[in-house]
Amino acid sequence: MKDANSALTEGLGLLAISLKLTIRGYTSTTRARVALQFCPHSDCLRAEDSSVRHSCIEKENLGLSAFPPLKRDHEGVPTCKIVFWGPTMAGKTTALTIFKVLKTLEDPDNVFKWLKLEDPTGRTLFFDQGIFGVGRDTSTGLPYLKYHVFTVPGQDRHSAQRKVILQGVHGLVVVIDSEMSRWDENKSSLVEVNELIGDRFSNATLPYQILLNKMDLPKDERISSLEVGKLLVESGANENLRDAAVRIVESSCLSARNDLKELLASKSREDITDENGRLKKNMRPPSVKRVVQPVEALIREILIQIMKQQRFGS
Ligand SMILES: Nc1nc2c(ncn2[C@@H]2O[C@H](COP(=O)(O)OP(=O)(O)OP(=O)(O)O)[C@@H](O)[C@H]2O)c(=O)[nH]1
Ligand SMILES: [Mg+2]
Repeated sequence: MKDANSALTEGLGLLAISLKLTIRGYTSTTRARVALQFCPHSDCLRAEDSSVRHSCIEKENLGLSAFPPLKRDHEGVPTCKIVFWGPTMAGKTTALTIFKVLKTLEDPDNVFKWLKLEDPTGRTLFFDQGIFGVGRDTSTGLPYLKYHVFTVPGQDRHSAQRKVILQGVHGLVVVIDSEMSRWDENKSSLVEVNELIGDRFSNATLPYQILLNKMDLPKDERISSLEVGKLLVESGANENLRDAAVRIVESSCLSARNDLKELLASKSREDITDENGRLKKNMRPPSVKRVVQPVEALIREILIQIMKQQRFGS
């Protein structure tokens, strides 16, 4: 059996991804086949449309300087890093926990690590971390890609940890607490991420999604997606509101957690699982779909970004 490195070097990692494009309200879904491949001359990940002939390009020509190269783990699997950012109590740990529970139900072989570091009050101390995989190469038994998902600790006193966790990030989930009274906390969190990431956020060279959480709160106690735009401008984090608008996902981790529990309790296992005992994807409650959507969208965007950079570089 081939080892993981040689399998990747030979470009055996074929990944089918569904691309959902929304342009001015029109949504179209298309499928693209992406071949993941390591450049033999460098440590960066190559990805290209399988219909295009692979040709070797040096790393500098790929325009990857704004996008940290993907590292390989000890088994040779390319890995990327996604960070949940946001003020304390916004729901970052809850969102990542729901993501992990769903992946464990749907695809347990692609859940590799789960770590939660919290203080006695449940606030994150350093970070939470989950490691997940995409697909599986049958010849190596390894996933084509691994993604490490971190949450930062949102409390003011943990700014040093946040800076460390953000290093080498490939995709950002900005969690906003929709509770109106938390406007200032949301704003300072955006000011801080802007200082650390700068125009990579506003010009979207760093793929990002915005999770507007706690939408279960009464309407007059929470902010709307439109007001998220105001927050972005006021904080100086992102003035590209047209781009930001399509990246906002309204969610309620509270509803997602309850709906998932109810699904598992109320339906028989045969109705909701496939022949291997895995939860069927079409059984995801809408509230759960919304919570996991940002990370799944980022994974797609990261792959597309690498693919595009290769195209432009070639
Ligand atoms: N009403 C409501 N409460 C929520 C929601 N999501 C999370 N919470 C609650 O908000 C509190 C904080 O959630 P966490 O996920 O720990 O927040 P965090 O962003 O990780 O906070 P730090 O670790 O301090 O940065 C918990 O009591 C959650 O149950 C939601 O969608 N709606
Ligand atoms: Mg937390």
